[in-house]
Amino acid sequence: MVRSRAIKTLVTLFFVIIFMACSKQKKERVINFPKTDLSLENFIPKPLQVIPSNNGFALDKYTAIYTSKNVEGFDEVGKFLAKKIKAKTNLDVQVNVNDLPSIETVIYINQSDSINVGGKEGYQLHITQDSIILNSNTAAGSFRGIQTLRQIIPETSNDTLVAGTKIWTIPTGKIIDNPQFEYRGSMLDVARHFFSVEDVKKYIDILAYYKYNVLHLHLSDDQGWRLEIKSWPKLTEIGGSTEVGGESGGFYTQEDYTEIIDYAAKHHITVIPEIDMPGHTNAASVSYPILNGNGRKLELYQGTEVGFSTFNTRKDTVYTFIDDVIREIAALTPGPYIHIGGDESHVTKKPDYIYFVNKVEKIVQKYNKRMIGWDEVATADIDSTSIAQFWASKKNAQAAVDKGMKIIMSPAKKAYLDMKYDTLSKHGLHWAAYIPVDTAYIWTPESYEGIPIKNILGLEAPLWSETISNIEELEYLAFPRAIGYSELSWTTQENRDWENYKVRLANQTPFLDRMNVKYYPSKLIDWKKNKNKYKKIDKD
Ligand code: TNX
Repeated sequence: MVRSRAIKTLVTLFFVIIFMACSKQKKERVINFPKTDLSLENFIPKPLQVIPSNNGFALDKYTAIYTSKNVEGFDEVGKFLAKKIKAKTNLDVQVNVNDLPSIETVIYINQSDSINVGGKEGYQLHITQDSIILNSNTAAGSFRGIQTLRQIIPETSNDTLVAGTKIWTIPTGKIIDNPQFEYRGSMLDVARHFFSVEDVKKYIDILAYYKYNVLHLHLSDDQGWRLEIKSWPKLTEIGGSTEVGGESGGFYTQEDYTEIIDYAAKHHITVIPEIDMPGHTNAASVSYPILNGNGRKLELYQGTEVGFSTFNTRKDTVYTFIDDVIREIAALTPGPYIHIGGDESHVTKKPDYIYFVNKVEKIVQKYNKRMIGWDEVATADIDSTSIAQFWASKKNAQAAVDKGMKIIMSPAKKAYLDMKYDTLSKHGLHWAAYIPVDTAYIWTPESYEGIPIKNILGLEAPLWSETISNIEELEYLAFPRAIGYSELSWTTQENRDWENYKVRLANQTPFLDRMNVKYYPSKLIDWKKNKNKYKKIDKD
C-alpha cells in the first residue's frame, strides 16, 4: 500500500517535471527577481525551520496547482488554495487541469508516506523558481502548509518584472514545519449570548489561517440551551429563548450544527461540543423541571452570576436525559471528544458531584467518545483517557496529572479571551487578570504551574460571552490575542520571541482588514498602516 502510493507519487512528480520541461521549451522565461529573504516573512505561527534561497517564484496567470490524485482531501486542499489566491490576487489558478496551454510555474501538493514530516500535521515546502512542492503525510498536513503559503503571497504584484504580466513574487527556500501540540483550540460561548452560524464560520476562517485545529462550542449554560435535541424539544423551545441581557437568544438546529461541523472539517478543524453540567444548568431545568436539584423556583435567567444551579444527581431520569442528549450529540459529531463542563457546581454536594461525573463519563464512553471536563472533574474517580481542562485550579490539574490524564491548558490568568486588555477595555471581565497583548504571549504553557509537558495535550483560548453580543465585540476580545495563542501552541519555546512576534503581528493588518476583522488595535503594537486601499475582491 505504502509502496504503491510512493510509486504513484513518483509517477505524478515525473509528469509534473516533464510537463514543466515541455512548457520551458515552448517559452524560455527568465525573470530577474530582486533578492528575497524567506526568513523575514511575517509567518504566524512561526515555522520550525525556514531556510531562504533568495530567489523568487512567480505566482501569475501562468501558474497551475496540481495535487496527489486519489488521496482523500488533496484535491479539496488544492481548490481551497486556488480560492484564497483568487481572493487575494484575483488570479484564476487552475487545479488539476491537464493540457493547460502555457504553464510556467507549478504548485504541487503532494501526499507522501516516505518523507518524514514529523507527524500528521507536519509539512515541508520547497519553493524554487519554477515550482513549489508541498509534502505532507495527510491532507491535514497539506492544509496547514497552504496556510503558510497564503502568508507569503505578497499583498501587491510587481508589475515591472515582465512587461504586461502581474507577478506576485514568492520568496524561494525551504520550510520544515510541524506543530508542538496536537490540540490547538479556541472556545466560543454561544450560551451566554448566541452567535449565528455565519459568525461561527467567520471565526473558523480566521482560526484556520493561524493553524488552529479545534473549535470548542460551549452549547449550554444557565442563560441558554443552544442545540436542538430531538428527544427533549423544550430544551431549545424554552431554554433557547433568551440570553444575557434579555434578548431573544437562539439555537442551532441539528442541521445548523452539522453545517458548522462540515465547514470546520473543510478547514481541518474538529468541533468539540460542550454540555455544561451538573452546574450551569438553569436553562435545562427551566425547560424540564424534573432535572432540577437546587430546590429553587425556576425561571429563565438573563444575569451573569455563576454557580447557583445543579441537576438532581441522584435521580435516574437525569441520567436517562443525559444518555439521550449524549447519544444525539455523539451521532452528530465526528470528532473524538465530548465536553461535559463540570465547573463551578457550587451547590452540588461534593459526593453528589463525584457520583455524577463518574456516571456521565461512562455515558460518554458508551457512545465511543472521550470525555473532557473543566479541571474540577479531576476530583472524581475518572479514567486516564479522560481529559481535564486547566482553567483555575493548580491542585485539580495536579490531581489530573496523578491520574495520568492529559490536560488542555487554558489558565484564566493567561489564556482567557474574555479578560479585559486593561482598565480602558470596552468589553470583557477582569476577575482573573487584565491580559494585555504581551502578557497573553509571554508565558510558557509547556511548563506552566509545573505541569509536565508529557501530560499536556495542547492549549485552548476560551471566549466567554457575558459581555459581548455581536461579532464585532467578539473580534475585539479575540483578536489579536488569539493570534498569539496560535503561536504558543504551534511553535516551540526556543522559537518564540516577543520582540520578533510583535513585528510579525503588526504585519497581519492586511489580512485582518481584508477579512473585516475589528481587532483591538493595542498600542503595544506598531500596526502596519494599510497604504494600499484594498479592493475588496471576495471574502478571503
Ligand atoms: C468562569 S471558566 C467560568 C465561566 C464564566 C467565566 C467568565 C469556567 C470553567 N467557568 O462560567 O463565563 O469564568 O470569565
